[in-house]
Amino acid sequence: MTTPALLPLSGRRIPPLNLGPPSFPHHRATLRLSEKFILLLILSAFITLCFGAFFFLPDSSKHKRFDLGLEDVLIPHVDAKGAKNSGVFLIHGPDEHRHREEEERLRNKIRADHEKALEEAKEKLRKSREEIRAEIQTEKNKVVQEMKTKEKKTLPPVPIPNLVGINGGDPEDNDIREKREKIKEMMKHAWDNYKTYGWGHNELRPIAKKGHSTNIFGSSQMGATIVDALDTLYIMGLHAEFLDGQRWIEDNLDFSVNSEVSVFEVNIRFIGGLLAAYYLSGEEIFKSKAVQLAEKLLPAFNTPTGIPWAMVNLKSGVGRNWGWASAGSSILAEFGTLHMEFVHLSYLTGDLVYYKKVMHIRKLLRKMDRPNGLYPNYLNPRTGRWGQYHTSVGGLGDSFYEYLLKAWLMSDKTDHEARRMYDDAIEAIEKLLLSKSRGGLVFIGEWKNGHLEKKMGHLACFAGGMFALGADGSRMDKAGHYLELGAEIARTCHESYDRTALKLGPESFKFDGAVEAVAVRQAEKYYILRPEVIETYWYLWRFTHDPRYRQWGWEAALAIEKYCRVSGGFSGIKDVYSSTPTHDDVQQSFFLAETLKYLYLLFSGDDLLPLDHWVFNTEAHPLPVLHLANTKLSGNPAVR
Ligand code: DMJ
Repeated sequence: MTTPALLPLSGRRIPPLNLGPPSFPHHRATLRLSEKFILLLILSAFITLCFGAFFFLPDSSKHKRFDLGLEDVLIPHVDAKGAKNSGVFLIHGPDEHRHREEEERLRNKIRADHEKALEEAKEKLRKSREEIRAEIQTEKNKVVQEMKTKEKKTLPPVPIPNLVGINGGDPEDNDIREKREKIKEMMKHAWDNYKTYGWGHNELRPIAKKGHSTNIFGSSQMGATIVDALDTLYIMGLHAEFLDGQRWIEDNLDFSVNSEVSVFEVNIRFIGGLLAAYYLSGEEIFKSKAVQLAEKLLPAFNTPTGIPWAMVNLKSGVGRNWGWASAGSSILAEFGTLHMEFVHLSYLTGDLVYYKKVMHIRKLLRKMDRPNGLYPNYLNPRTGRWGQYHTSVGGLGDSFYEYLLKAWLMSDKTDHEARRMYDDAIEAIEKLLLSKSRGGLVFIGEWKNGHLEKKMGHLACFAGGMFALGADGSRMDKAGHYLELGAEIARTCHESYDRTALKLGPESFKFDGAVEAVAVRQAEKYYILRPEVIETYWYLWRFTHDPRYRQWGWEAALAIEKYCRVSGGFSGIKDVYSSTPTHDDVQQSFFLAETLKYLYLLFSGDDLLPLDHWVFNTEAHPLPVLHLANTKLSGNPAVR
């Protein structure tokens, strides 16, 4: 195994580190006898010096100083005579004899070690260059082998939670069954084209018919679409396709790459996708890949506050934040959307490191002052201070609130702290961000520098589903109120779709005078195959069985089919108000992970992935409720 060259930021190449023995010029393949003798002489002089130093320098082992880090402050240091806080430990009396014996034993050991080292050095000098090379090669092979074994290492078995409803959901109604079949066909079209034209790339360009990627996935081909799509394939019964994906992951998915990725995106799409695939299929490979990736993300948490960087280089572990984020901050929706996956990682590995990282974030946030009770979107990981006071339930904030609620649900409703934080947060949101337009549409605006901006993003439309999901268990039994609120948000978001030429919603829409639920700026008129509105329809359908949600979902499916489908897959649209659509030529991985999955579930029976057994991460990857989560995570390994 060669040590790769390191590339510093300046782009100057640092030569490979040579960890082997010094290389000799070619014209002197072997050392002459006189040179060997001089080398031996130097070596023995050095060893004699070491012995001298050992015997004649003052014996520091008598003075044991506790002067490192916190111990110095926390441990009261008392010597035998009672000198308090001296910082020095002195040994006297009967212990002295035992101590001298120990010293003698140590000296003898060091002497023996030195003699052994000398013998080994002599032995080395006797060997030819070829012999030395062969030895190094053997060592290298050993290391490579050890690494491979480590990769293949099976993780400790844990009781897998009761997996209810991982297939089925066949609708009784013929019409609904046909609709479900149509969604499955759309999934196959998206997958088959990705397989033909973009296999192994992160995403697909369905018009150019080639691979595509963005900076969130770094510079490597990590097959984001494969990982993101696996569980959708599984629940749709597309098993051959699932197997193709599994094989690609087994043979190609490698996280030891020099690539800087988004911690949040990689967590929700890759770790979430792999964990869901593991729970559904029981295939160990998915679990071990998820853990390998999680290990690579851990260096992102090495900040003065423990709030992770937004990006991390998978090879070097160096982290940093997005250049556009306010005052070098990390983003609330990013560092606040790790909890579900990290708790599952600790559950599956028995290693509490993941759990501790996310609980640390939670505790830190809980203790912080919140302006008007709202969580700003920006937090500086060096200072622990908020950046710009901008609060949003759409982009930059959204899934943080979602994960508070889902942490509670995933813990079988035992993580009360998470529920409390969720309740507090949505109360403040309702008070300051929620508003009703002149035409009677309820919307969630954004709080910027002390005032409400009357603009709602497509991303914020997920909140309709969140309010419905959190209704049960709400404070002062306001379940009815939150279910209604969810329904109002669903209606508003449906209006944002219905008021366009293509019946697909814009990225962001305004409520300004006569303008209601319509995008105003050209740059906000695009639809990139996002799932949030359909996600809300599905949750509302599950909780109310009101047929309007299936009807609205079907309208969206038809519009996607009509305007986004092209021969090479599905593409986003640049302007949903123009009746002649222009494509953006990107098939997002979340289209397969989320949009098509929520549509499929909307036309399935409730017995497929029932919500009292499964909690969907923010990328729609289902993770089982951990009924024993608290027992396991409070450090009782016996039950593992
Ligand atoms: C998805 O990757 C996730 O839902 C995320 O939380 C935010 N948005 C995209 C899809 O729009």
